[in-house]
Amino acid sequence: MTRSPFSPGFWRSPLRGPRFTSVLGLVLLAGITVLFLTGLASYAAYNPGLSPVNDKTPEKGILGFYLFSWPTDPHWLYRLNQGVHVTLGITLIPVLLAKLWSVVPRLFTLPPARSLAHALERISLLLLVGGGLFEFVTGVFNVQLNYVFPGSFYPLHFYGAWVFFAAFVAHAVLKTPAALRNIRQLREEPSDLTSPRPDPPTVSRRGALWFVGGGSLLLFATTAGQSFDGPLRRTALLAPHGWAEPGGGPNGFQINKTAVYAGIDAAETSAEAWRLTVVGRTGTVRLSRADLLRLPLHSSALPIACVEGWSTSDQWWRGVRLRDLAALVGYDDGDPPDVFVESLQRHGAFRRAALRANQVADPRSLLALFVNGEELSPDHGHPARVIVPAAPGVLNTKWVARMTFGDL
Ligand SMILES: Nc1nc2c(c(=O)[nH]1)N[C@H]1C(S)=C(S)[C@@H](COP(=O)(O)O)O[C@H]1N2
Ligand SMILES: [Mo]
Repeated sequence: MTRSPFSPGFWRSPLRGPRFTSVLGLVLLAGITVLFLTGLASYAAYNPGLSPVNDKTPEKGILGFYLFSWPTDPHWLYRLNQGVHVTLGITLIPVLLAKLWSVVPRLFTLPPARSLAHALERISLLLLVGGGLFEFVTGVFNVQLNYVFPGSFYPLHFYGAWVFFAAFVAHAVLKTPAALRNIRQLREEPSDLTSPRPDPPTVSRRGALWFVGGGSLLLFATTAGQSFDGPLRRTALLAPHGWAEPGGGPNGFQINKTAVYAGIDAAETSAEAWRLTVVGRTGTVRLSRADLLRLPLHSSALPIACVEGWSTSDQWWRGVRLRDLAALVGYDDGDPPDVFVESLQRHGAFRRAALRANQVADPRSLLALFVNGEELSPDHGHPARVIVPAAPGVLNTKWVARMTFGDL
């Protein structure tokens, strides 16, 4: 009866055993906890409370209980958060796969449920394995092919994370004590994971762990560079935006969507045609580029940090402070409100975004006209774009046409 995967003798690898599974499980316990926390933080950073524009999960209900005003300090906060989230997620893929492989015989235990408690435990494992695979697959797809999920990635990954993490916590509570015992023991006690009829080993346990760790290291080494500029970026072989340095010069840093992709018509962005509409408490003001240049201009050094994990180092932006624009339409008491920003772009998920009052108030938050001493290039948002410290790239709207100040 060794032909059937339901018989223990079918599983022959001498590598399987409680200790191998426990080591991988403890790595995942730490890693997935960090993924969950950085994921929740990333979601908060989108300002999903500023409905309806930013909120891609309007039915979040109590799952949004923890939302808070994302701070503007330190200015690299989102860059760090998202770099860790994406790089760690990719690095853990070999560990996750090895862990699933190590427990696959348990998928085939008979009878499928010995008792109600056992049935419930198996259903929770289904949520754990299914939820884990779902989170990793949707995450990788969003990073690699951000066009397959037009807007729907956020609710999928967000709800999936809660289902997965609930099952993960239950599993960790049940299994961590035994896992710690397993790795402390000098001699391994056989368990249901240990093959009763093992094949002769072709690699040691230690060798197998090195193999998994080596796979993780390789993924780490070919991903992490997307969070840096210069030669390091070229090591990000696996990151879609990693090595594609968009030309040289002051505007030669990572571009997400180009002006052509976004359908921006050069005729609309010319100095003659373009006007910025600013709406607020005291009415509407329309400003030409020349009008903006007559306002006080300020500089700030800030990165672009995308939800996909890539980021640039600090660039020198120059433009008009958001709070100075708020002051033009009646918020001149030093206490500006939220703002809703719309671009010239007519289609696409990221053509508008809302910023919180704390982001508008920060003196480093600009409507930038220049970067690194040159006018913005068309791809970086010419004639004007938003740039805010510590915020996700998606809130840094390019090709801005209209700003509406007021509480959202
Ligand atoms: N109008 C508009 N603004 C936009 C986007 C867009 O698609 N349309 N993409 C956003 C995203 S997701 C990011 S990461 C940054 C990227 O800015 P960059 O292309 O200048 O690096 O721009 C943001 N601003
Ligand atoms: Mo982005």
